[in-house]
Amino acid sequence: MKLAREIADDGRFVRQSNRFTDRLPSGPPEPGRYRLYASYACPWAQRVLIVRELLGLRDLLDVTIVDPIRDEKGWRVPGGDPEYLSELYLATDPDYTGRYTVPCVWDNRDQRIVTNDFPQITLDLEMSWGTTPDLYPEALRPEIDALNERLYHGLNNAVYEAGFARSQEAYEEAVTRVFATLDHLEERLTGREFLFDALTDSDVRLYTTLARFDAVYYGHFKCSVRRLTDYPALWAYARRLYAIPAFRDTTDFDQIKRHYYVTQTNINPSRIVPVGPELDWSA
Ligand SMILES: N[C@@H](CCC(=O)N[C@@H](CS)C(=O)NCC(=O)O)C(=O)O
Repeated sequence: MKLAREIADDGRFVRQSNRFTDRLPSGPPEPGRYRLYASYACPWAQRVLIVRELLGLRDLLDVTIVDPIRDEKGWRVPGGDPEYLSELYLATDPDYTGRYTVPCVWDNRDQRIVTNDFPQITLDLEMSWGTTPDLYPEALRPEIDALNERLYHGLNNAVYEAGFARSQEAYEEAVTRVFATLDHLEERLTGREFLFDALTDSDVRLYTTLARFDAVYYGHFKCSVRRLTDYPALWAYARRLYAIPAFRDTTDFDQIKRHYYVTQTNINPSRIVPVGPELDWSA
């Protein structure tokens, strides 16, 4: 099973590095050339879907949403052209042996994957395909980059490190990081609308983890010290973002839950999807 490769000797989950790291063109491309492959279930892919909507890039970046349930052949593409995302990876590099991940951007003209480098994709779109609203203001870039790093190590990826850990120590270390980060963010967001003065790339990155927190990470990944709803400022912030159409319309709680609970059989062998929790995101 592919996941085993990603577990270090001490039981820690180690994410693979991204194989395709070319940059998107600087400047809007001709329509029809680039296609994003994404899943509503995936937090890294949802980031790109949100930014595409916020920046009004529908005409410049086509989208294919893959089936939420992944089988042993990986992500299946509805409509069947190609049948599996893996075909695009192997067309780009026949020797590719990594995981076939979303998000990735396919170049129709050159018939290859340009990038599956999820942290860079949103930044490229923000810097050169659409600049209103300015989600990555030049003056703030060092601060946004630093916060994004902190979010990744303390939360976005740390929930996976907790969930996929194969030793008690590795799990506890990761879960401690998750809640230290949430505690810090609760303080930072008390009395503030966004992480910075206006909506930025960092809010997009934080939101996609918060949207999955109580529904999936709390139970499935054992991040159960506190719920998102136990943090007044963070919960209000998450719902404030959810009220924005680009966030709400790309958030599919049903696909999120089915994907994690049905696909990740190493941690949920019964594949049973919990009925709860009952949460009112529109409140
Ligand atoms: N590209 C990154 C992040 C993207 C990522 O992990 N995407 C997940 C979905 S959330 C995926 O496509 N996984 C496919 C697989 O693990 O086979 C990675 O390789 O870890």
